[in-house]
Amino acid sequence: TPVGNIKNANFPVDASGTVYHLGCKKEELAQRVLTVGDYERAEKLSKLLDTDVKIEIRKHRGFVTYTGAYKGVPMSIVSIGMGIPMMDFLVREGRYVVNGPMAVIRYGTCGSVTNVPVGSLAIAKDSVLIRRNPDYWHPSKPSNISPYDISLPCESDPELFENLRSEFVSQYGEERIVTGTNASADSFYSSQGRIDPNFDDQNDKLIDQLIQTHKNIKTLEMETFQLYHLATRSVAPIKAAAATIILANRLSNDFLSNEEKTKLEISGGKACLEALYKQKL
Ligand code: R1P
Ligand code: URA
Repeated sequence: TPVGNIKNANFPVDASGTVYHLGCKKEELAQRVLTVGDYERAEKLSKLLDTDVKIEIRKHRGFVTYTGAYKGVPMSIVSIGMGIPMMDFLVREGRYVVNGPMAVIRYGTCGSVTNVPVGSLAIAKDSVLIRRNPDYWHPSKPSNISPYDISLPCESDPELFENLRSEFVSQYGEERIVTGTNASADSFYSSQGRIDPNFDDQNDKLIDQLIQTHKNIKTLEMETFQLYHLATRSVAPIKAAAATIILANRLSNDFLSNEEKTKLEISGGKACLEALYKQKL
């Protein structure tokens, strides 16, 4: 492990300045970060970084970080695994080890709740958070409680969003790109409206409710909300935007093939790196 003994429990850093979970110290993460869920996606995308620049690889607690340059501009690619806490670690500990303004793009996969084919690409203008409320199942629950809470939206950075959208449009054409509201859920299953007969989830109306109450809702995944929320609450500037491959259509139940997914991971990842490269900080 790259992390040594920790002195301060409030924000754990070792004597070399290495943060506890991400396993990077100052200068090991670039101001421009492309983050993905899957470490294999990160590895494929790291091949797009300049070969003549040394690439730092850090592996710790499930995080894999490649730091090098893209067309001469310092760039990191970080895979974080899945879910809100992992995005929280990346943004907070990443912010700690980087000096100056940051730009962070997430490139992931998602489910769609609109009538577009799998293999379309989505850019999240804003994102809401869907949380399962365990109090709903408590014997003394209040009568008006819902099993799932849906938050108000958090916005992407308008400039980085537009940059990312235009890179995707030039890569794939306007007709394959969807923009709108994303929902990040605290489960792939219950709070994304998947029906699981092994559990009491009370979620059979959740997708319909989401479509009724959020007219511009397009996608469901598990991290974008936390990125947008923390980026807009960061003291030092963080520009954030997110793009996703539509892997699952939740209305038709179609699922994208692995071959198509791999192609889109690389071509879309390149579009993300271009957007980060062109983004002024
Ligand atoms: C679930 O299968 C995972 O896929 C999506 C979700 O947000 C969740 O992390 O994103 P990634 O493909 O980036 O992991
Ligand atoms: N990732 C998710 O979180 N949900 C999906 O339906 C597909 C990918």
